[in-house]
Order: sequence, then structure tokens, then C-alpha cells
Amino acid sequence: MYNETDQRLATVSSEANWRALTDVNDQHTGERIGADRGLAAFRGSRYVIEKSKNFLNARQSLPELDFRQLDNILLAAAESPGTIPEIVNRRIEAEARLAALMDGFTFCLEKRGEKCAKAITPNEIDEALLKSKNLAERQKLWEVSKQTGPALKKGLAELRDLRNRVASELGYSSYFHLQVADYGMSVAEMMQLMDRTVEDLKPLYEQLHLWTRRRLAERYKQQIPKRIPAHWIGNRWAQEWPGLVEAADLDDLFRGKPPEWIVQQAERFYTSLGMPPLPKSFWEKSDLYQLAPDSKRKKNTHASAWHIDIDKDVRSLMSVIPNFRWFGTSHHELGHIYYYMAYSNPRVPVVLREGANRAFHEAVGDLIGIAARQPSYLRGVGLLPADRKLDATQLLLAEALDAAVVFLPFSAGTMTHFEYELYEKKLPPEQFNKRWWELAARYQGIEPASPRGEQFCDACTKTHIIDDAAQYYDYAMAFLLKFQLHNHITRKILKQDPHDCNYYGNKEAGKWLWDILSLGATTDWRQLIRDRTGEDLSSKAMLDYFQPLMDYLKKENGGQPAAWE
Ligand code: X8Z
Ligand code: ZN
Repeated sequence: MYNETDQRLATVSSEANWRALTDVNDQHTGERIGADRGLAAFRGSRYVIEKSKNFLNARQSLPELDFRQLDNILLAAAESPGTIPEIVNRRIEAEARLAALMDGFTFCLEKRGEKCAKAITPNEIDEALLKSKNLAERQKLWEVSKQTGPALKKGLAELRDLRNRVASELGYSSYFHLQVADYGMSVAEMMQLMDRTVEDLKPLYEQLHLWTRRRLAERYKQQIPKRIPAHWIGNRWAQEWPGLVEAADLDDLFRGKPPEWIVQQAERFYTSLGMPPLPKSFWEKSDLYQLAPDSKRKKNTHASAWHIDIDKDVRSLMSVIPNFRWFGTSHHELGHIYYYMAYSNPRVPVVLREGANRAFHEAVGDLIGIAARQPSYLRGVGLLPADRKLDATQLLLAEALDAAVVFLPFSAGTMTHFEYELYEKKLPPEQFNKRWWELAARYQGIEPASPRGEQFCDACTKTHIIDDAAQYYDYAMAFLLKFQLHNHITRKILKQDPHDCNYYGNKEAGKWLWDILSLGATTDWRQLIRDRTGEDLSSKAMLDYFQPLMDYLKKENGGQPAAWE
């Protein structure tokens, strides 16, 4: 009964959410609120909670698959307990309105009075931050990218209280605790894992940080700073540092390609592994490309993947333009889509049609992303001219900066600690910005160009803080996991060097991965990773992969002390 009803109501809710994010207007926001309330009333009904608890009391005699379903049903109920319908309804409305504010926001480069004389899209900001060598222009663009903060700050503070109130109803210490519970972990365990990860990567991160400080000071003709000014980096949050290694810059390979080609090429990677082509409905119903400049429609500009009917209706929302970043993001999103397709099979009940955990879901497409930046693959599909040589160390350096090591202090450090304090410690709104920048300084060694007072909310500019709350450690775990999976596939299946390999067309690697994906959440994730790779989750595979870089960086940095403090 639960699985059937849930599937129907979730489909209505997903359809409404899809419309609300792809065509932002009041009517669609209202429809989303209505549909989400319907789903919440079912998932959190007293009947569902009481029955599930009763069944779970007989846990010893329950088959594993039933136990896992009931566990998930109760976690979903905790998101909207029917015992506090007023609070649940307020939370749903606040979520929808705040998301609409963010998704419909116009970034403004030049204001004329209250009106915007010159708007700029997130893609344009990102492109300019990647390319511009003019620091004054960079600072201006960076500041424009933070315009959503003040608009979202009050809403985030209210939503935090509502999310926490909801989570406390079924006994969770905070909304952060409820989200972590999905891993079967306590908050303390999750924070320990994150802190250990940051520590493990610190020596390498410090070398990268020093190398980058020196490199950028030279580029912008400045003194070498202690911390890196945020507007020096080619990413709005300094979560990855692209565009620093000229000898390994692959961006030009994608310029001038039609945007459709970018997504189709990503699909080709998956089909080459023996996975099925994307369903026709994916191409018909997805919203994949950047809007035309004169479009009246507003849409969310952050990439996402959707499992609309928890069955065959899979879609992605993106704003693809032809560059290396969207090439990577397209692989990432299709990783989610292939996961949906693999576990939508009769062996996986509807409520277990999820990743082995959320980090597994985030890891799949990024794993294929590692494979899709290998020179032998790029050459094989004719992207990289045969005579263009790429230096292995420079490639490794670029990968550490824009797709691996640099991301960990942001995800496991700044983001996770900010959300931990926001929810678990009820951080007061008048400290949101102060704390955000303290964490960025401590974990990332990044600082703003000029003081950012509490009139700003720079954390609020990160999509996930608004609409994917208390889950960013998913990505940190996914980054560890993707190197563990990559290490296993290259060494054990392909018998190739992890740094120089080609999975493209390898059906055995594809089958190994598909088998994991088609289990959905029917098995314990710790057991799964142990069974399939022989290891527990750890940073070892990532550190091994980047080991050759450490020696190179120490030499390049002239043996100077690398710590920024
Ligand atoms: O949000 C994403 C994906 C969608 S699940 C594009 N990522 C994180 C981010 O952009 O902050 C991918 C890695 C990090
Ligand atoms: Zn993702």
C-alpha cells in the first residue's frame, strides 16, 4: 500500500516541483506547495508512523528488505510528521517560496535606481571568472554573484527554525541530525569522518594552496598573499580552482561544439560501457540548455537530475553551454540518471529506489568524469588531436585543483561545518557571515577582498544551503568514493594505470558498475563498498592517486613552508 501510494503522490509532487524550477512563477510555486503538502500528509500520517513503528518492534523476525523499507518510511515521515501539520505546512511553503526567490533571481551588473540596467547570467559570471585577468573586474563580478545573499538571508533563518522544529518531532536533535541519519550515522560520527578527511588531505592541500598563491600573484602582478582572495579564483565559492594549469587546459576542446553534443557525448560514455541508451522521454522532457538571452522564462541554473515517477520518467535540468565545466557536469548528471534507470527494476521496492547512500549517487557520474578526462579517451573519440601532447603531471595537478583535492576543504570543512552550526548549534543570523568567512579562512585559506558584514549572506548564495539542506557532506564522501571505485576498476578490471587508462567501450567495467547501481538501497552501504572494493570508505585511494603530485609540488614550491597560517 505504501509503495503504490507513495509512487503516485511523489510523481505529482515531482511534476509540480519540475514546473516550479523550470518555469518560475507564482502559479507554479503555489502548485508545488499544494502537491508537496499532499505528499507530506501521506508520508507523515500518524497511521504510517504508528504502523511502521509497530512493525519495527518486531525487528528480529523481519526480513532485511522489509526492515530497510520501514526504516526509510520512518525517515521520510520524520520530514513531515502528521502530529504537527501547521509546522509542516509552513515549512513546505517557506521552502517553495525561498527556492522561487533564488531560482527567479536576476543578477545585476549595472543598476539604475531600483531597476537593473544590465543583467548578467550565472554562466556569464562563471565564464568571466574563469578568463578575466583584471582584478577590479573580477572583484565586481564576484560581488555581483553574491547578490542573492541579502535577499535570501531572512528566509534561511526562518526555514532553519522550521526544519529544526520538524526534525525534533520524531526525536532528532536537529535537521542536520535527521539528514545524517540516512547514513545510519550519528552527527558526531559524521563530523569525525569529515574532520579526518580534511586532516588526511591537508599536507597536499597546503602545497596546492601555496602553488596557487604564487601562481596567481604572478598572474595578477601582486604580492604573494597569506590567504587567497576569493575573487582571484575561477569559481564563485572557491570550491574548485579551474583554469590554473595552462599546459593541461582542455577547455578549448569543447568550445564551438553544439551544446547538444556535450550531453550526447556523455551519454555515449555510458552506452559504450554496455548501459542502455537514455529513454526518448529523457530528451523530450529534460530542460538541458541555457535559456536564450531574450527569454521571459526563468529557471533554476544549477544542474540537477530527476526521477519523476520513481520509474522510467528520468529528466535533467541544466544550462549547458559548450565548455569543459559543463562537459563534466553532464557526466555527473547522467550518473544520477543511470542510477535511477538501473534500480528501477522489480527487485527494488519503490521506497528503496535510492542510492546505496546519497554519496554513492553523487559518486557515479564523477567517476565517469575521471574516465572522461583521460587523454587516451579524448584522443580515441577524436576530441584531442593526435599530435597534442599532454604532460601527465600537469594533468594531475589540474585534476587536483578543479575536480578533487581542493574540493574537500570546502565540502568537508566550510560547508559541512557551517550547516552543522546552523542547525545543531542554531547559529544566530547576525553571525551567519562572520562564521562563514571564519570557516573559509580556516579550512580553505580563502578570504574576501573586503570585509563582508552581516548585511550580506555569502553562505546563502550556495544553492545547497537553500534547497538541499544539511547534505553537503554527501559530496565530500562521494569524492573519496569515486577514487576508490576508480582504483578498483582500473587495477582489478582494466589492469591499467589509474592515471592513464581508458574505460570507454569496456563492457566488463560497465557491468561491474551497473550491478552496484541496480541494487539501489537494498543493501547496507558499508557492506557494499567492502564487498565490491575490499575497502572501507577512506581517503587512501585519493591520496595514492595524487601521491606523484606531492613530490612535484614540494619541488615547485622550493621547499618553503606551505601552511598559510
Ligand atoms: O551540485 C552538484 C551537482 C548536482 S547534484 C552539479 N555538485 C556540487 C556543487 O556544484 O556544489 C557536484 C559537485 C559539487
Ligand atoms: Zn549530483
